[in-house]
Amino acid sequence: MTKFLQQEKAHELFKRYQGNPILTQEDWPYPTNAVFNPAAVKLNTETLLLVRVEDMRGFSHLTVARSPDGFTNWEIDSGPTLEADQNSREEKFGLEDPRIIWLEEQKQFAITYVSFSEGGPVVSLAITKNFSTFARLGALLPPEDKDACLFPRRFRGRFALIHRPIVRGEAHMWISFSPDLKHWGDHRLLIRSRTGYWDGHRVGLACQPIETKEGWMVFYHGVRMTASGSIYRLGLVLLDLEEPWRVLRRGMEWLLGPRANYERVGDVGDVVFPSGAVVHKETDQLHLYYGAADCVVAVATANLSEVLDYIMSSPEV
Ligand code: BMA
Repeated sequence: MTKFLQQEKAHELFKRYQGNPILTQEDWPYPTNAVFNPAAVKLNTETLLLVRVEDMRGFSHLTVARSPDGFTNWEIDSGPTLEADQNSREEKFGLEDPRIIWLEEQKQFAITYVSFSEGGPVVSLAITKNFSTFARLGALLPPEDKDACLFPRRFRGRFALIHRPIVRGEAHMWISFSPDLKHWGDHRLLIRSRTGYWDGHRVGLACQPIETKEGWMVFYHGVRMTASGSIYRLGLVLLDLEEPWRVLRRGMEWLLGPRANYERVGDVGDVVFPSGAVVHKETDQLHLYYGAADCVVAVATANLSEVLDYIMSSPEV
């Protein structure tokens, strides 16, 4: 495939839902400043979003919204679903940007989210079966760390976590391992920001990893710094199925970037921040949920097999 065709394809894979944004602060049953960056999961026949809600102090908490089709008729919990314990040093300034996966072995959902602690952002873990009661397992790694998600199963006996520490001002994605979800080690650099490219300033995990026959599809956000601020866009890599610390392919171009008004204008303009995905295998559809401009929730859809074709035709790493 020529480079030009490859680029055309990249920008046509995802279609924005016509009814975007699907959730705004005006839909909320209680006063908030903004609703954005949701985790997403299929629960029975419903789509469940765990939405980051920012209050008027500037602190965030997480609230569940459910829909029968993933686009409309959202039923939102009447108050915060998972709120910071402000007596804890870990959660002092709120909870942000969750990701969810189904932990097959435990038959429970694992939610990784950012706790804003006294010492900066840390990645914390909570477990739930029903999204009404949660067991908190605490902070996993020291600050400054964000954009984390577990894989749904173990590799060679160990759980694996993708996360994004900031070290010396550099923001790359790492993968770490644990025998028990508590003690983490064997830290490895996974995906670097790419000097000169659209993802040259920072990268961080987008939604939860998606298992395909060719490997783990891992979407990420890439950031470019410009004279008028940063631009957040969506990229894709493919990781080895059994050895997910091995990156097989990396797309050259972004797949979704700020274009619609609700993506360009908001509390933080020019931000497309996908954080949850739902795969409908029957119809080969991928629903990607994202925060737009740190203000509202939107969704874009793609054919999973087309996205897989795209990444398989992208360069090997
Ligand atoms: C990142 C995170 C996200 C936010 C994005 C754009 O660092 O804090 O929550 O959406 O910046 O402001």
